Amino acid sequence: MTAIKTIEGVLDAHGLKIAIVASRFNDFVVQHLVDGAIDYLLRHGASAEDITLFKVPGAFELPVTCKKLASLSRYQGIVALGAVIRGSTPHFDLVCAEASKGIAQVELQFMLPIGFGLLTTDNLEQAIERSGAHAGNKGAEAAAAMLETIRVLEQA
Ligand code: INI
Repeated sequence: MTAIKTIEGVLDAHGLKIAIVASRFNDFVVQHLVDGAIDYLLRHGASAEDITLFKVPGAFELPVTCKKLASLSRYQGIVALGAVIRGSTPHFDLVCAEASKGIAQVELQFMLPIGFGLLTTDNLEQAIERSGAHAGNKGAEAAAAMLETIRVLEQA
């Protein structure tokens, strides 16, 4: 079998400056995502002083904040965290669509890895499940994906 050159990201956060952008809306859920992301980064070698947490009102404000932070060239990656729960908002689809589209646009425009940790669930129970209960912690998963992508892009 011919060996294929394969590039993979080593999950080592040493020396990286990371911004976490988290919404205050549904804070009782989002705080668990923030805790999960920070815990993941620290356990993978990041220094606490290299992690900065930015809090914004809601998911709709995540893209503009990510864009500003990306434009500074100060951070090697961003973790975007929030929770949009269908039951609690009539404009669920609008907020979800604009937040996810906006974050993706920033990531591509600046070629800056952004961990996408925006929960979009039908109800509170599902949000709780994804923020540290049965279904893992999507904040930690978003931090892991951002870290892996940073390390892959470094080698591209
Ligand atoms: N923002 C959220 O992060 N989650 C929600 O579930 C939500 N709901 O239910 O409406 C929500 N709305 C606020 C929105 O993100 C903006 O902050 C607001 O519209 C002001 O721009």
